[in-house]
Amino acid sequence: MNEKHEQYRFNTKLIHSTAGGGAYGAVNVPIYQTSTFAFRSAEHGAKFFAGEIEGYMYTRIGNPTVKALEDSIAGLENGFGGIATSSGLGAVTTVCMALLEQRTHVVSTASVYGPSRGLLEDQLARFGVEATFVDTSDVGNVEKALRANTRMVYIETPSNPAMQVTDLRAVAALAKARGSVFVVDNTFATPYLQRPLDLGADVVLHSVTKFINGHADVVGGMIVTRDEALYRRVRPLMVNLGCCMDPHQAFLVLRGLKTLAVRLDRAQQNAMTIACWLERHPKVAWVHHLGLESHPQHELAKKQMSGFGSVFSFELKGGVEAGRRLMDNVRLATLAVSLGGVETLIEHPASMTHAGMSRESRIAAGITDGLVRYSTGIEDVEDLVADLEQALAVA
Ligand code: LCS
Repeated sequence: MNEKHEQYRFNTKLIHSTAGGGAYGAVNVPIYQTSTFAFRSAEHGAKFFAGEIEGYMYTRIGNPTVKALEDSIAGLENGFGGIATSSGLGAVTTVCMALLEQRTHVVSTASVYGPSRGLLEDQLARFGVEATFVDTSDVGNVEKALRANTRMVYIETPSNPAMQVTDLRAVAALAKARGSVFVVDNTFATPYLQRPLDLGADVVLHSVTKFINGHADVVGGMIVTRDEALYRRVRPLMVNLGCCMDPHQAFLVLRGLKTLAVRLDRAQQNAMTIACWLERHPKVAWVHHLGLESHPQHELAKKQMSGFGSVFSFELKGGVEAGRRLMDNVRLATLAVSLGGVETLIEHPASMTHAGMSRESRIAAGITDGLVRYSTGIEDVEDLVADLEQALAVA
């Protein structure tokens, strides 16, 4: 599906796989803002619906602007094909509903994004799917959790917001030996820093709301499958769940995607500087940043990823109260959920993104009450450090 840009390096792929190439020499992909597509004749229409010819019939099923984004991201992930969704959670739901059934079991990362866990633990449990959440940064825990009916291993690495890293090659071997499909949420790393399909995953998914779009103005998701068989199993679920991406949404993501690597290079450089500074600060208890030698999976991150990303978490010695004062006093970092945009965001997972988890599961997942998440933007790092310094002074 995506052989056109295969020979190029990553940045060249980013620019040229998102380019126009259509009518009038348009340099960018046009927005086909249409719900439906006219057939040339009744017979022509019937052939589409019989699957005898390919093309566009109705935007929930497929749309040229959306397809351009699907092909681009599938190419960046070295996968067979992409399936765009209305949100990242739409991608998680589509994959789980397509690949799981009654009396099947999933093994997943304990510190997975809160609502992804909620979907498996609450909603899908009603349909007879069982899920076990373990610290997957220890592969032995994955092995122990596998059962005869385990049909999926669902890993988020690095995980949100504990920043735990899972060994994708090792888990791929375990999943394969059991005949389980191996799904990876690659939102935090993006295909720029980590390509799970190359390491043995079967399906990769994204909240493109984050780094891929990168400008905090779109909610969207993407699924990429390793092969055609999985693509044909998953795509109909997106169509029938109705969680399709809108063409205008796809256009904005295509536009944001072009600068993924330059944005991430800058943001992760800023993040590293800030994390090193925070780790030495007397008011800071700990910092979880993949690039710090103190991070328990620092070596694995170096091996499996080509950069450490721009999100990290930390806790102040003064715990929850000090963390709250810090978040209330930063001036440059915006107190908001989401991450991966050009602007720096700060938030409190225990009371915000992961508030839906029980305290017990949250603590077991490494998301302590006082944990603060920081998504570094591309501002000048000196200003970001000064902002934290003045906020820490009153924390
Ligand atoms: N996967 C990960 C790793 C995420 O961080 C999120 C959203 C999702 C999936 C779901 O994507 P969405 O439907 O929001 O596009 N994470 C969020 C966060 O940490 N703060 O706000 C949203």
